[in-house]
Amino acid sequence: MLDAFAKVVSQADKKGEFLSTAELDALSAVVKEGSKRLDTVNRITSNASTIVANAARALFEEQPQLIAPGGNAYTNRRMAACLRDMEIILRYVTYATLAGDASVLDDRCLNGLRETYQALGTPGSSVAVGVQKMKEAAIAIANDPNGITKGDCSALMSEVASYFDRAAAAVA
Ligand code: PEB
Repeated sequence: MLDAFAKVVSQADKKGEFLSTAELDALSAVVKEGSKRLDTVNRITSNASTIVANAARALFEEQPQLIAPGGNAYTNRRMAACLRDMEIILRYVTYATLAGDASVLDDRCLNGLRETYQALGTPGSSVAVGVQKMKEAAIAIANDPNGITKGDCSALMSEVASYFDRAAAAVA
């Protein structure tokens, strides 16, 4: 589990080299833009249950077979497991966003997840659709210009989007 700083250090150390100017510049930007990152994590975290519930609703509207008798989210037990899974994935996306690095998401959440869903008979492609819906909702909330200092958050938003895409690709 690495963050943006530990990642660069570990890569440089593997080569036995000092940090390059480009690496230092990139990390300098991470520091300079740090408040945007913390605000993003804070906004997604404090809206997590709304993001999960709305994404799940939209998923079931698009794929009603999931909640029909015999479906993968039919019965309260499976519905609860499904909402819980989406919440776990969202939580790891917030960790990766804070760290500025995907390794915590990869190591603690996505590693083996596809195989888990295959073994359970849970359609990974449907989970991926749910994750994409969380992405849209999370970015809309994080990127809302109201009630916050205004600035360019486009790079950070594409970084956040990349963590959701990574999760979706890992299970699809
Ligand atoms: C992954 N999900 C489920 C299980 C596990 C995970 C390990 C089996 C054990 C259990 O039921 O609790 N756990 C989860 C995760 C981590 C972890 C991400 C990461 C650290 O530890 N059903 C649907 C939707 C989808 C869904 C497509 C979007 O119809 C999910 C939600 N996951 C789902 C369901 C189950 C499950 C388990 C329904 C229960 C499966 C079953 O018992 O049939």
